[in-house]
Amino acid sequence: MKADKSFTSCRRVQQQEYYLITVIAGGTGSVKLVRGIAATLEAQVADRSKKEIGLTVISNVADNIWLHGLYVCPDIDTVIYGLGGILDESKGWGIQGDTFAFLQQMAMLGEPTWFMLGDRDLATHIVRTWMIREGKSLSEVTEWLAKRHGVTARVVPSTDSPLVTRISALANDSRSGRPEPVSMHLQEFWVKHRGEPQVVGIKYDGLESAKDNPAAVQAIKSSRMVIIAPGNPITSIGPIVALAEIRKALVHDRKKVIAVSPIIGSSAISGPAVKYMQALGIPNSPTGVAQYYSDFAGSFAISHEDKGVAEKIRGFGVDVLQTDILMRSRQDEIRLASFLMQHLNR
Ligand code: FO1
Repeated sequence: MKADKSFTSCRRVQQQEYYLITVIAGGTGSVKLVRGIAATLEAQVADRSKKEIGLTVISNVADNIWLHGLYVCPDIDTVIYGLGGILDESKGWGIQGDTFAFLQQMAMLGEPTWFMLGDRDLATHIVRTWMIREGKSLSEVTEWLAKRHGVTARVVPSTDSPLVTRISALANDSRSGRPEPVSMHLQEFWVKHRGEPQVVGIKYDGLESAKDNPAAVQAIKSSRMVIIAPGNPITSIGPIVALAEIRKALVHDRKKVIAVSPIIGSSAISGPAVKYMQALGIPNSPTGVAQYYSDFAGSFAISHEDKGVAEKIRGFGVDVLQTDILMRSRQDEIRLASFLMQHLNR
């Protein structure tokens, strides 16, 4: 009886500080798996105490952009809207059923409208911006926003410091008429220029002075498992794992890190990953991503269709998991999440 009591209290102490799963996530390519893990945890971990934290999502910030005097954080918002059940599923970003009256008015005033901010989405950016102007950190604002959307997972920016992915792409120089490299914000390249110019370089501006979010580092250290979502390895996952303390924590606990391939065959599941990988000389294949992640991911989940490359990936010292990694429905999201979470108790 006595022994039972001490076991219970010890377990309770552990539970209070216990992070179960951390997901490293971008936006559109990551949110489905994040949602699947949240739903699976909700169903499985019935005995959670209030203080135990089931899921921490470390969110990319390097695609954040200042527009119209507002701070827009696409990947953070995609995760919050996804977990909050209001994400526009067809676009993979923004709020479902949103309208664009604000944008029409901006066009009438001659303002740039290449980045489609919806009317409801706009409220997020307005509130975030004035909270930041009042001195709140991005972490504090994100925590508050997640709560307002009824999100129980912790959404943690990878850093509160300025960090921006800049793309160097070829554009015709107005004087020489010859293509010259021009540096632009990721959103300018992807949205304004529709990802068309040839990419010649990619840089995470501010990386040297950026301070990793201690909450993100702590979440990785305390988690039983870290999942790298199938986001863009260069512009979504890359700017997170490039942060020194986050990378150190992942490398240290590499065995508990499982990455999901964002590539099947030679094609990205979504978005421009292939274009960026080619620009950096990384093979656009699951093998290329596995090698790129091999110092911090102990396991790599690939599609059944790619079973032919499993042996090559094992050659990098990475375990290979094979399953259906495409998520076309909520059931698929939960199926993939459950498959990965089976490895919690290895
Ligand atoms: N992507 C687009 O392709 N076009 C847009 O006009 C656009 C607007 C937008 C507004 C808010 C938001 O949170 C995301 C938005 N995105 C848009 C998505 C975004 O550009 C990228 O897909 C992510 O940054 C990459 O993760």
